Amino acid sequence: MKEKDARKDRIYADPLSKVGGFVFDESVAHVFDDMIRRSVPCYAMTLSLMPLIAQRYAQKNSTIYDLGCSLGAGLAAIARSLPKGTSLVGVDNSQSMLNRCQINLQDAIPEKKWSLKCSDILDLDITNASVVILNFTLQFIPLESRLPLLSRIAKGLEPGGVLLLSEKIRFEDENTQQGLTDLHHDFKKANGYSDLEVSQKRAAIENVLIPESIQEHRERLNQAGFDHSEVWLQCFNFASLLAIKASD
Ligand code: GEK
Repeated sequence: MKEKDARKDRIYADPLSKVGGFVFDESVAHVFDDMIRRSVPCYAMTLSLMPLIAQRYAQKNSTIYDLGCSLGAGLAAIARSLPKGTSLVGVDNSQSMLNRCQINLQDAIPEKKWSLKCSDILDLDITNASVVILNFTLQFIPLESRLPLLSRIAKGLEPGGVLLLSEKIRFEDENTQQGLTDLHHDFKKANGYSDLEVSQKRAAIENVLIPESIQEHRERLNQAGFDHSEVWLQCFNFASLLAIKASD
């Protein structure tokens, strides 16, 4: 089998007698790049625009965190737009993801100072940060742990530092929610997923990925200690927000 075919996501292609809850195991890590690109409408654009934001907000000699870094795409995307003396830290609790992330970053940014940590991001110390990335990760964190996590991020950021938060979102209005969910499924089918794959994946993530509205995110960011937050990208039911801790 060609390398590209071997890395194609077919996890839900065959009917399963029981669809278990989604986990970031070896089989997912193996096809993850293909899975996320064919499933998240704005994924590539998010990565391509993040360097511009990082360039503006990253501070000399600070630490840049990517929480839930998966295969390292976020760190690889922004690394070259960072000022001197920055160190990059990727954190994920899936060792399968980090094994591949290690290889990817060795290839992509050999000249940079980076390290990886296998840890629950809820247990992580965040200090001297100027940019923190949560790219489609907060959605997997239990609801009650989201505010404590964001508060620790806000505390660990230097004045003027930012959080880049991307999430699947939901809409209060039922028709809007249904319409944008349908469009998201159309996007997945246009990228080659079958109806069966879409419905089995949906069942797998139902109690694992909990989306919230943009308003809920913005209110929580404010409560956590961020001074401003703004949506900078939205595609169907996915959005990226920039949350800023004001300079002193
Ligand atoms: C990207 N940011 O390519 N602690 C640490 N890691 C976690 C936790 C946790 N509590 N919960 C989930 N993860 C990436 C994409 S994927 C998004 C991020 C998706 C990790 C999990 O192992 C996985 O690697 C990542 O968060 C979420 O830009 O699959 O939709």
